[in-house]
Amino acid sequence: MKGKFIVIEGLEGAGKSTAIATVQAWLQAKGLEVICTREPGGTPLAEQLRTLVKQADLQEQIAPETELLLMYASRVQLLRNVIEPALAAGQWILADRHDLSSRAYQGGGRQLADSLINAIRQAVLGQTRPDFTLYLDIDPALGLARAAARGALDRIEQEQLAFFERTRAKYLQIAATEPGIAVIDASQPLAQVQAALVEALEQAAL
Ligand code: T5A
Repeated sequence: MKGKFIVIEGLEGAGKSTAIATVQAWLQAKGLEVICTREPGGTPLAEQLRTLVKQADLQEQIAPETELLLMYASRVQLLRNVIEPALAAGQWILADRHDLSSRAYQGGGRQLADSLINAIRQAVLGQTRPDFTLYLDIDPALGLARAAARGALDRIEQEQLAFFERTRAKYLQIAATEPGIAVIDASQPLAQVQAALVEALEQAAL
């Protein structure tokens, strides 16, 4: 039997790392074998691309289209080498970000055309799609304050607030119009966020 593909999404500081631990514990309590991934990253080459796109002191501007292609280059490596074989072997994938991040950050934040992003998605992603996505929704100012409290900001985290507001708006627009995406209020205290995650998973009847 094929495994299932669960994705955690959200702006910086939304609490994705914390949510991964909650969801992983929920899945393991059901006796499921879970593989955790992150994007960009998750294979040796994809991790190098991650370092590149997050690097704050690059000597040149990264064009929005280049950024988009680097995200998809990383994603395809992870899909072909980790996600697809694991799902085929019946393992479950718990992903820290996936395709929705590109649609929100590069489509919303960078304002690249949906037609460009959809053409790339169609060309390179193949048939694999998440079975369920948990989107942790947070006011960008609060999320960035949490991220800043943790340490130095990377290249994308140094963007203006308006960039993250556009990214959030895109996340919310997609979550409101496409099936399989639960919106979790990530501004709540941690215990309430964790309870909301578990409730959404139970309701999803995976
Ligand atoms: N990107 C990525 C794109 O532009 N396009 C793409 O296609 C993809 C895949 C990746 C960057 O790349 C961009 C998006 C990103 O800018 P990343 O490290 O994966 O970078 O993502 P970040 O969002 O930067 O990861 P963070 O670690 O900042 O966010 P998390 O994981 O959401 O936050 P977390 O769990 O570490 O929590 C942050 C802090 O808040 C506290 C935690 O204890 C922690 O200190 N916290 C709470 N505090 C109070 N109440 C709660 N409910 C809390 N939950 C967490």
